[in-house]
Amino acid sequence: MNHNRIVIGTFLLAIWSLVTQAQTKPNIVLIYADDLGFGDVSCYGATKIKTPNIDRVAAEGLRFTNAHASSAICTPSRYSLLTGQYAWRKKGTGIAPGDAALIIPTDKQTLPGILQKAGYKTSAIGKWHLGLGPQSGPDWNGEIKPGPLELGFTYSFILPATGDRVPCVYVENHRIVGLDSKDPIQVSYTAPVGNEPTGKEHPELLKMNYSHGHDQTIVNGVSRIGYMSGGKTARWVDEDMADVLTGKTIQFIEANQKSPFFVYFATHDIHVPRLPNSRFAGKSGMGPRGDAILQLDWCVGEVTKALDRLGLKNNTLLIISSDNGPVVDDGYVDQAVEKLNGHKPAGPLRGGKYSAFDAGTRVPFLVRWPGHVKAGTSDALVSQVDLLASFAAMTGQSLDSADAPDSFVSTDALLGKTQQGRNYVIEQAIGGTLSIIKGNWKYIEPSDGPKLNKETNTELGNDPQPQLYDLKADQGEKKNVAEQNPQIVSELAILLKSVREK
Ligand code: NG6
Ligand code: CA
Repeated sequence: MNHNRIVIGTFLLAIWSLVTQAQTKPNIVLIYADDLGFGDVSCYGATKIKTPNIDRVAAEGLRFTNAHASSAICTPSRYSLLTGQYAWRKKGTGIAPGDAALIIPTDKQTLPGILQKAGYKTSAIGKWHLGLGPQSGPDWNGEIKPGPLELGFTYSFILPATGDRVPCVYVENHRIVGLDSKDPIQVSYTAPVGNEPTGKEHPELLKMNYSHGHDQTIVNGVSRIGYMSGGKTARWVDEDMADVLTGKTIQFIEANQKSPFFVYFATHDIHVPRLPNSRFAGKSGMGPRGDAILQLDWCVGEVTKALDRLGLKNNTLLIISSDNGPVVDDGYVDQAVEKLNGHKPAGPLRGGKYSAFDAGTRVPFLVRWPGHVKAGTSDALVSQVDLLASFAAMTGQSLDSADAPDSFVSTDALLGKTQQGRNYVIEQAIGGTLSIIKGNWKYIEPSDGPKLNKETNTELGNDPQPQLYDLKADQGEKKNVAEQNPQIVSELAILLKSVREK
């Protein structure tokens, strides 16, 4: 009898430890959209476009209204997300050319590295844009490393940079997919290579014209930033990209459903060039930008369906966010401006991608984990830079003091246990202008940078004078109240300085 009790007790204990393990080590799927604005999806107030799959995640999870990417452009946001360190602390973390060397040091703790240490299988699928290879640059025809695998990802299937930058090929782990060794690939960001036509010289060959930049090698009827030649069998087809990346994501989930897994699914949508699959082309009535939003929503739907089908929904922490705010004309003639039809990509916010105004970094941010995160809305101030320390805490991993210096444990806010978020958040605009939000206040440091990005028609938020906005009374940052509140300006400037000099 006693013996039986002990056996049953041990058995129950084992079950319990499995249960608690499952609770503290949920699978994590981070769907990181590109250039998706605060107002671009219907659960954040868009009325001209419907995003039912993203909305469902919002309805079943927590929708944050005050969540921030670290930067208003891609590379520094991703750098901060994966390292827990503000990108502005490190030189060379601006928009990376497609042949840049890997910009994340391989000897520092990373977000996937921490999860790998906790027993996760980790993958990076989609846009990379953080450089690849040694200082001399990537060896496109050989082994491309260091890269994601050297940073803690178990598996990677990536676009080396962006959809609008060469080389237009997928890299799986250390190799370009489908590369024929008899047709080696060459890449240059300084001078033409080979004799492939460029958009500048042969606009008649383009299926979508460029509006600014993007006039170099033509791939799949679209001219890109940078020159490439060769690698013909390896080139991607833009219209299939969402299918390919979503397919790889689901394959990874299926293959790793038994162990905890982490997927960093960095979609190409809704970045330029916007060439959605024919299933979505023309469907939004807003031109390719709107169609790309529908395609992004489809990607989310496919991933959530896969989680349902595999019985993983309740044991998966699903996060959806964006690397920076919205841009309408980002360099191609794709009717994005003409067909907006009253849609407001930034919702009530001012500025957009590139900007120090809030639309640059305040982005959609959804967290779903049934049974653990109560559905609703949270106004807590949160930052993507905190995901690293928060995931470390959640999975019982410790960080050295030199690791992830800017990442704070925000688990309670992220999981909706409190509406009390970060004490402050720092935002970085293109050109390096920093802003700080604390409570209702937002301070933008003085800057001599341009006020307007003329090409994209974005207000950049630069001003030689200090700017202070009361975000509660003036979410659209229309009225600079710095002169009326010198004390607050000085406090925020000092706080910003102290973080900068930390
Ligand atoms: C800019 C590109 C823009 C986009 C951006 C990076 C030009 C004129 N503009 O330099 O199209 O590629 O870089 O976007 O080339 S991001 O989302 O990856 O930061
Ligand atoms: Ca981006």
